[in-house]
Amino acid sequence: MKLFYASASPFARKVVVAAREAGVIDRIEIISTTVSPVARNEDLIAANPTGKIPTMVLEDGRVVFDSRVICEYIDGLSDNIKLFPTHPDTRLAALTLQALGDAMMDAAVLARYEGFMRPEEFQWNEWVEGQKNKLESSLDYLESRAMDVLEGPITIGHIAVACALAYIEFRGVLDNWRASHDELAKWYTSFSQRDSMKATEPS
Ligand SMILES: N[C@@H](CCC(=O)N[C@@H](CS)C(=O)NCC(=O)O)C(=O)O
Repeated sequence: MKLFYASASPFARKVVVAAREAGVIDRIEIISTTVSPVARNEDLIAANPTGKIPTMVLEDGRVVFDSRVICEYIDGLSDNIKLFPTHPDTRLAALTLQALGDAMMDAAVLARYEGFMRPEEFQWNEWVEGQKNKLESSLDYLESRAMDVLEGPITIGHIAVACALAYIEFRGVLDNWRASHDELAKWYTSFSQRDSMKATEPS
């Protein structure tokens, strides 16, 4: 299997962390890929018309995207753990946590694109503030309402939230979120020590 990937992409990192946790990383060939909403990557678009990473091409030529679908496919290959629980209640909690982590990645990536990619004269500060507000309320939600799930066994939701937090820090999207989110910060510090996280630090 081939994976269109960039180490700085939190969505692509989520897939590789999941593959490591699931014990199937050796079956994946990583294709280092540059993407931009304003500069088309034709090799990638030939596989995925949205031109986004992560995108996976299976041995039989089928193409799988986006990160949620790839992670669920990977989980199905694993004899190890199940990152997508089967019990309806734990599954619902894991999928909702994943949706929150993904939404945080979306907000952080959009805030980053606005400052980094858009020409200065077109930059819209309220837009960036709007994305940061989404991140702040998501952090508050995690701290006050999701710690019981985060402290339970690892699921795809844990990986999504950890990759979102890592991206926020890597790109400096927020100033010191850890100071006002003690429990979440403790959980993240410990989760970051997993081999799968250490092996995928963005460069
Ligand atoms: N919902 C998608 C989001 C993927 C995404 O936004 N990837 C970014 C990189 S972090 C990308 O490819 N951006 C290029 C573009 O927007 O054209 C997923 O879960 O895989």
